[in-house]
Amino acid sequence: MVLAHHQPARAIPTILLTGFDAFGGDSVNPSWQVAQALQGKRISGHRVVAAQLPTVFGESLALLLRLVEQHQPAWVVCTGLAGGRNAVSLERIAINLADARIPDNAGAQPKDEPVVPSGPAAYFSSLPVRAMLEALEGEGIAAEISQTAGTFVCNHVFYGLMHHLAGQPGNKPCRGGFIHLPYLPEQSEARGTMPLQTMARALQVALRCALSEGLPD
Ligand code: PCA
Repeated sequence: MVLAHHQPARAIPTILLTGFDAFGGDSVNPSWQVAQALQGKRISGHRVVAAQLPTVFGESLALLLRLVEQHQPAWVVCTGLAGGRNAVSLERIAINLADARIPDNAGAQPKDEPVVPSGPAAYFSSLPVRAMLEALEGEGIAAEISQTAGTFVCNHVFYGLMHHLAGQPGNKPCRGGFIHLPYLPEQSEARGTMPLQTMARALQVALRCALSEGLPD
């Protein structure tokens, strides 16, 4: 019997979607729950591969870069929790700074350190953040463009990703960036939380929008 594998899995371009494990005393991290909810989904002819990164300086970025090497994704979208923000935050700028207010999950608390010694001060996201914002607003989902992903592990991963992509001009085109998510309703009494289903829908809307813009030439 001949099995009908018309297309090898490799032919389907991949979106690498990451979330983080819980940190800072929380027991869950919505970013990982959302990434898991989208694992294996097809979005505009692309397949989502979800992965969890540890909330640990160094290790998180090393794992992300290994995943990029392994999956050769066309898109890399990293997500994390920004507790207290009340909208899906499309991060515009990654800065070359690690300055932690709390220890990471391995106890490290860098202060005033560069993410990449002698790297440039900042990188812009290569996701179409304005178009994504408009797409989210069009769906009635609370969203914003954010000018800083902070100086903790999320910014560290975001900067490291953009630095990596900037150093790969000859390779297959790949765009990437970072999206911060609010608390789940069960995590906070405060206003401005968002249900998991809404966050998952937000990611799908944002990804569909990005894919319609395409990759750079
Ligand atoms: N949020 C943290 C790190 C992990 C996460 O989900 C941050 O904003 O840096």
